[in-house]
Amino acid sequence: MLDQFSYPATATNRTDSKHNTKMGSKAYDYLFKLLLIGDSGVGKTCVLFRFSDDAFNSTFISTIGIDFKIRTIELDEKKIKLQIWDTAGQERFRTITTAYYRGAMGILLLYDITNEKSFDNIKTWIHNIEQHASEDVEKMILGNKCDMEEKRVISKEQGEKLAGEHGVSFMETSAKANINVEEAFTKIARDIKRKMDQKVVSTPKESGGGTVKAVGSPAGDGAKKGCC
Ligand SMILES: Nc1nc2c(ncn2[C@@H]2O[C@H](COP(=O)(O)OP(=O)(O)OP(=O)(O)O)[C@@H](O)[C@H]2O)c(=O)[nH]1
Ligand SMILES: [Mg+2]
Repeated sequence: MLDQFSYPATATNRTDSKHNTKMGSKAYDYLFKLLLIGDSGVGKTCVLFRFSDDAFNSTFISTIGIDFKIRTIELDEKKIKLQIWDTAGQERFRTITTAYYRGAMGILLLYDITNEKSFDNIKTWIHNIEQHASEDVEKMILGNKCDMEEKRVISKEQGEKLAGEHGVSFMETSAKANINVEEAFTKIARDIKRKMDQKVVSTPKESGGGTVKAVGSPAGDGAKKGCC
């Protein structure tokens, strides 16, 4: 199968120029590939736009196929480059979007707290992940549009319960009011980093080693390939 995350070659040039360091110096320590999934209209693109550009657009322009943004954050004095893929929620794009699951290290599943169907469908999205993503992919459920309290049909407790049943973390977010967006991306990045740092291999002393190498630490060659 194609490494869906290894193209296009221009991926790193598009939105992260301000995050790059001087020529020649390392621009990042880790590259994490994230995916946003969920029904059409739940706010995936807006959540990503809030995170990448700190902006919000109230006009609904449904995503065609797949798109991505890049932002580099800092965690524990390490630069974490987040390559975030925004999928179309519409059914007609399902074949193309599921092809991107395999390379994802973290998947954010979104529903809309004012839309019961989008919440019910989280189970289907989780099933899709089980079928198409890596087994150890980090998952997080986000109940978006939490600024619309008057139109809420899914309580925060329902969201927490669903996430608990699937053993994944949970937050309510608002792309519009800028609630928990930064926190959600930071949390999933931290969880992926923790998991990656735990996969530490100690080179045996006999080989004259003693250095410790994080498996899959993607700032080197691994950055060009898919994860996990
Ligand atoms: N009130 C409110 N509206 C939001 C929020 N996030 C998104 N919206 C609105 O919801 C609509 C859909 O948002 P999108 O981000 O385009 O939805 P999407 O999930 O990317 O949809 P697809 O690309 O079709 O899968 C738009 O009109 C947004 O302005 C939010 O946090 N609060
Ligand atoms: Mg979209």
